[in-house]
Amino acid sequence: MKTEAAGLTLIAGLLLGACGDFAPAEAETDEGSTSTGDASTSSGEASTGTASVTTDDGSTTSTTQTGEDSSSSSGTATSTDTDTDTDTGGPVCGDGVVEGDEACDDRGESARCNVDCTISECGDGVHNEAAGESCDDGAESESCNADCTAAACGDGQINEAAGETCDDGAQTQTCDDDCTAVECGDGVTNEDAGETCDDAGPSKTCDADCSAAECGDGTINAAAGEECEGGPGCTDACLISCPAFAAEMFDPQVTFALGDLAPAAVSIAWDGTDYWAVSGGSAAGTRAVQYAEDGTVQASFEPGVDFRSIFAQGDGTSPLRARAFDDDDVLVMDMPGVFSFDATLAPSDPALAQAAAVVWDDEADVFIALSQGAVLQWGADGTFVGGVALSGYGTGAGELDFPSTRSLAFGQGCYLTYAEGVLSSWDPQGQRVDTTTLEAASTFESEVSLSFANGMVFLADGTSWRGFDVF
Ligand SMILES: [Ca+2]
Ligand SMILES: [Ca+2]
Ligand SMILES: [Ca+2]
Ligand SMILES: [Ca+2]
Repeated sequence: MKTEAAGLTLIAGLLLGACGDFAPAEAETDEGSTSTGDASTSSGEASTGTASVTTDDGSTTSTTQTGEDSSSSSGTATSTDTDTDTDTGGPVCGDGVVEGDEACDDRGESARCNVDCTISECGDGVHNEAAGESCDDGAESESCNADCTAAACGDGQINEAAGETCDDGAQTQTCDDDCTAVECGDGVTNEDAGETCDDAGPSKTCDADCSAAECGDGTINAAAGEECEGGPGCTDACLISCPAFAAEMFDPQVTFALGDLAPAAVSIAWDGTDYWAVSGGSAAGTRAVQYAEDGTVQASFEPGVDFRSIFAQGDGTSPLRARAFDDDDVLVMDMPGVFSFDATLAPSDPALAQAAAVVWDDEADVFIALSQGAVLQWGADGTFVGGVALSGYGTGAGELDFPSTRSLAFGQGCYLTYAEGVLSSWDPQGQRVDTTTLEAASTFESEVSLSFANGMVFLADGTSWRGFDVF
């Protein structure tokens, strides 16, 4: 309607102008308002004239002149185009007219046309929101996917530039929720991949294989405080109760003469300062000897006891205790070389053998003695507690022969037995933990004198004490 009105006005103006001076002011005003302007008077007039002719005559002559003019059919638009073209002398992107090297021109960004008048395409480096692009960096970038969506872990698009090695939209069996490949030890827990935890290595709660740290699962996790996983010497809490020996064979680290200790030497103990050794076979003569740590004899005693053992309630403590031949009583050394009653060991099953060495288990706080392949236990007051069968005792050479059968020591959480040159260690459950050979120490006196003192296994060889640092 506006167009028609404008056209009519123009026609009227022209007619009026042509016919005379009926209303010249109006005509001039019209021309000015249609922005033809003075500069383009001639062309404006021409086109205006043409437009009016076209409008009047119909389509016959419309193609002859500027088609755009008639198609846009606005006198105003026509004159504006002409005007601008005249000013710059080249195509203008954004004017809605496809000219020059413009592939399109939709007067700004459209779904098919970029703001720079190129055809919109994802990957052309021109961000076109009208075309649904969130971004367009020309190719995959850290912030933009190849399909012109914003890069995000979890969008299902693998964006390597953003550091993604996978993106399944969520955690899957092969992809972590941080868009990295599944790996045990990467610090990202992926339950779909069977990881219970992942602390990037063993931790207090997680094993190196990404399963929960647990005592009994077969994996020793030191970070979780586990020392072992089952087997001899390992407690139910995965702690070592009795360690393996440090070597398969030992020479003595310490040797010193028995002194005037009457035969046969049966036991030696350490009170924290000195060694004390006793002998058996008779109650008469020198039955107890005190040695300095270097083995020098400090004193000799005739306590009138036929000893079978001397021991401390914990290596390096005092007072020392002792057991005599065929006696159910435990003796205590009140003064150097003087022994008195301490406790009576209640009857046991199997019975305490006459010659058995009684010693102290300072882990379990019990008196112990070996009898028929079992370790008998009594409380400190002599109450019989029970027995622990040594599993497989007797399979070692000479283990069933006296005096191996009477000798028992306790050290480093282990029961210790000795036969034919071989020392065996047993854990609190009675499992044999380890064996080792003690050099040149398989005589009767060695087997009868097995002891643990000052952190070492001791054996007498008839003339000397031999100390072996086996742990
Ligand atoms: Ca684009
Ligand atoms: Ca992604
Ligand atoms: Ca992981
Ligand atoms: Ca474990």
